[in-house]
Amino acid sequence: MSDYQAMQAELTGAIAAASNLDALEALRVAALGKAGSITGLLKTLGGMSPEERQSVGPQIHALREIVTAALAERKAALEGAALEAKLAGERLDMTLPAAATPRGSVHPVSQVMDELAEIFADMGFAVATGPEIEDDWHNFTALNIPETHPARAMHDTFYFPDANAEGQKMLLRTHTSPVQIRTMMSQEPPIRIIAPGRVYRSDSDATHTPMFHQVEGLVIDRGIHMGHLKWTLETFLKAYFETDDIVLRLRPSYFPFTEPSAEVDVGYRQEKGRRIVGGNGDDEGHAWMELLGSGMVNRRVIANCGLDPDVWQGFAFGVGVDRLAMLKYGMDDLRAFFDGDLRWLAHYGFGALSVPTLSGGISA
Ligand code: 2NL
Repeated sequence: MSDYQAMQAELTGAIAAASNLDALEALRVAALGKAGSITGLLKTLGGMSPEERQSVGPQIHALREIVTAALAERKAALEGAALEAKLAGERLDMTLPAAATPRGSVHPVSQVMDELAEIFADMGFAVATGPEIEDDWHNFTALNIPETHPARAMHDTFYFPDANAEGQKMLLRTHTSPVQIRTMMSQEPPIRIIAPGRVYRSDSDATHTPMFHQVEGLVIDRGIHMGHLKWTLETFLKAYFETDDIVLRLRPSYFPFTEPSAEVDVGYRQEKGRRIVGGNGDDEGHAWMELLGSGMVNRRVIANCGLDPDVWQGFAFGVGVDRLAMLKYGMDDLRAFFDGDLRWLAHYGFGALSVPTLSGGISA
């Protein structure tokens, strides 16, 4: 056996026996590195006579190729084994029960929307939903908000760069009213719906986020008047805030889609820096807080939806869901709603197993 063959046997034996990638790398450096044994042999070729080089050269080159191949093969085997071991260690049994103390919960905003659906279902309202990407007509025109109306600018609308096939400007809905418009156009009255969901306005500070949640309500029937509106809102707020001591104050206001329009204030008192809803806002220690916008659906809106306003009347209202959640749970910063911080949920008493239902008691 030549020296080269002996060297090859020794090196390939050591490579095959290398038990990890570090050991293998040490062998590579020792053979093929700058000061490696094979590198040293290659350097001697320059000082040889042509005849000697012709007989020894191929043997040294063959040695280098065989060792290089052995290193690559062993490296692939070791890496494969390492991956197998890692995967085996990361096995996850999806059939195991959840952790004994799960830390997440349904988001407070989602819980409030579920509560609203339950409360209004008890009063005969269905939940209606619709697209968040809307056209100009459903979001503005049908609601008696004409092209030039300041409300369009007031709403700080997010517009898409391109119009749709009918040449309509496209936008992110600024309220859930277009859902009610679509319902009026596709269903025969009587209609009793709430439309909860995401709405978008180009607005961002401590009390405004560019996406927020709104719920609107709509009733269309014969002979509907403001009395129905006030009773509905009173009944809703009593159930939501879990107290019969709810006093409402309706103030004249203006919305293009309602006539007459009313701003709805609710009495509250301040306790330990937070607002507690309840009581008459004019009583000692109490004040009024603006909570909802409402009114009788403008006859032009009813006509825009293809209904006869001499036959069908209705009331509508709108309220911010994030605001309702903050009031109920005493939260003071809207931005925390979007932080995804589990400590925030824990601080306000939210847990995976304390989901409010009307039947089980609303309070978590
Ligand atoms: C507010 C104002 C309001 C409505 C929303 C509505 C919808 C249709 C027709 C008529 Cl389809 N009205 N919605 C009515 C009055 C007020 O919301 O300030 N919300 C926070």
